Amino acid sequence: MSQKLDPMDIYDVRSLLSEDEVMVKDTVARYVDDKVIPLMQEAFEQHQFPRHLIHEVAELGLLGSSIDGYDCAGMNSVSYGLICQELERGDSGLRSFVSVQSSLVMFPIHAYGSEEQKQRWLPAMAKGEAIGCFGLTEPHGGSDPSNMKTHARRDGDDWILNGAKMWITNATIADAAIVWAKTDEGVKGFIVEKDMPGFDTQEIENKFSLRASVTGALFFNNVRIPKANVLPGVSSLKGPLSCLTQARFGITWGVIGAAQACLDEVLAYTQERILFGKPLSNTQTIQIRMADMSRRITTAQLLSLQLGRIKDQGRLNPTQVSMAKWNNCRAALDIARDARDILGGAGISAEFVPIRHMLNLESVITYEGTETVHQLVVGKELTGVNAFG
Ligand code: TGC
Ligand code: FAD
Repeated sequence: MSQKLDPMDIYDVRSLLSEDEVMVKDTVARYVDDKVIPLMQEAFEQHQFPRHLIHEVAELGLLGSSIDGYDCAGMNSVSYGLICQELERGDSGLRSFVSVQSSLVMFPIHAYGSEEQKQRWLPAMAKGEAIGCFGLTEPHGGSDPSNMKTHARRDGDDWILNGAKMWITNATIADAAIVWAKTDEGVKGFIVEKDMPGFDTQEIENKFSLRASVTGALFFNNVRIPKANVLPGVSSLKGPLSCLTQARFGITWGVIGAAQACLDEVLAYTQERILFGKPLSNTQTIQIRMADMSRRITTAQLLSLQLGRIKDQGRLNPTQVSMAKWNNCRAALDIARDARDILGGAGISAEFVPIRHMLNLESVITYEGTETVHQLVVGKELTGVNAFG
């Protein structure tokens, strides 16, 4: 007799996890069910990031979870992925917060920062007492960061920073921004603190996507940055791009959670919805559509798990992350859009999760490299030809 399958885990990926990984997944899943899902619909409607969650995710050790030492949890990459998956099952906004803090702010400080910078920022960021943001994208075009205009010049021991960054998660709530700028010595990372004269931020309002997340712009007008706030370990575009690899890895997992939430919703709804004398779930086309969601979720789960294992073995190639970011975001967005449709008119109501996930995923497929960027990264790997230009 074959056992009944878990509709959210048809290939029993759970059995491929270690005991520690299962514990991380279950702990975060419980937290999301109890504390996150109940408030996300309203947070989305109110266009508010629920800031009290920062303290809660910090308490659970979810900030900078892959870092060893500095009051961080030192978990492996698969655990980080599972954290992202469970958080995004709640809402992409909360996963975004954790991605940015962990992969885009704490990671570069840990990988490229001085010991003083690590001591100063990492424990505070792990506790959620200091919040970070990551400024790479500029108003004139985010896909091509090599064309950045933001620049810094030396002035004695200090640096003078000028320019602007756009579409920055956590912009107006951050205590410190990791800002990437061109210099005569290559692309450098600067830790810009919120009270530094000449540094300003502005929230981007009226978004239709990631409404439960803070997004904004950063402006630098002759900001004087002391040498102590320059990341000493990197002087090229490889610095910010290596941070993106970390965050994109988490996103490949995160979007699985959003897709699972959508499938879960339609599985329940279609059993209750009686049309033409029978439950909607009993019709062939609806079953095919839900089976297709399940197939795509299963594929995404296996892709991300293998990616995590490769990453934990230290042999990750960024192209592998691009393929999974492309595949999994596309799958999740298609699933959310189709789930919205299966709900009919109810699908446009905030009472049901698919439309919120669908709207969020429009950002997720765009940020951290658009779908086209990741397709072209894979194309370059296959052909050896850079087709971006
Ligand atoms: P290219 O010549 O290919 O590379 C320059 C140097 O960087 C290395 N490199 C990477 N290293 C680590 N990870 C990666 N993913 C890397 N990609 C490239 C590369 O080996 C090279 O090293 P070296 O030693 O030879 O100098 O650079 P390119 O200018 O041709 O750019 C290639 C391209 C288009 C793939 C890149 O520019 C790109 O990824 N564009 C997309 C930009 C993007 O994703 N921005 C995201 C901004 S942050 C964000 O969206 C946060 S949202 C977070 C949230 O809220 O969750
Ligand atoms: P563009 O680069 O102008 O691209 C426009 C279109 O052109 C896209 O469809 C793209 O795929 C396509 N395109 C680009 N190049 C090519 C080509 N060679 N061939 C064919 N088509 C091409 N950035 C940060 O630095 N930090 C953050 O914290 C951050 N948070 C974000 C949060 C949200 C909610 C959003 C929406 C964005 C965020 N971003 C952040 C910015 C994000 O990374 C960029 O939006 C993204 O990289 C795309 O850049 P762009 O918006 O300027 O689009």
